[in-house]
Amino acid sequence: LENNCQVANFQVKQDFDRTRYAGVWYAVGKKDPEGLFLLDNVVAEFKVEEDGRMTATAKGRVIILNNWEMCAHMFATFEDTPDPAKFRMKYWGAASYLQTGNDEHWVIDTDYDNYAIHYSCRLLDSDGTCLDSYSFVFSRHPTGLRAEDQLIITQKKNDICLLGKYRRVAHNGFC
Ligand code: ODT
Repeated sequence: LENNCQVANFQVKQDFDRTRYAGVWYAVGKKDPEGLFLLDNVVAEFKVEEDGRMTATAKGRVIILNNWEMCAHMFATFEDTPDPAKFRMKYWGAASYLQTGNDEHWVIDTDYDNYAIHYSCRLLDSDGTCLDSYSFVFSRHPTGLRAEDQLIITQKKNDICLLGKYRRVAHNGFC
């Protein structure tokens, strides 16, 4: 199905269920945005609050102020949109010198139990393609994706026009 890399045509997870999505996800792949922030050892934990809203915390290795390496602790609240798999993510750090922002947060696909692929376009071009995006591939397993999920993820990377743009995210105990 040709979508010509139009962000508005990217398919997201149908009938996304935030309750099944809750819990810990290990980042195993990442396509970086401009001015990348989270380097590796990235682990996110999603929650559904009592009022039904989705929140998350994340940690990951970052380098700030040129050369200071640390483990960033980050927080996010998610604003719902008419599409259950599309959110606005407001985020900030435990320390004031960490990044803050308000990004799109789309769940492209997940089986809830093993894999997830997320997408965020920060800057839309006038032709409807994305000029600055980032995307995480998540696994429930710190060891990575199962072989049977890798084909699905490759297909989804292609669907969002990011095939070949990801790097592996290492987990070596830094955070
Ligand atoms: O690392 C980058 O270069 C861009 C990512 C910046 C956003 C990090 C904010 C994390 C906030 C807390 C966590 C939530 C979970 C998020 C899951 C995926 C997208 C960040």
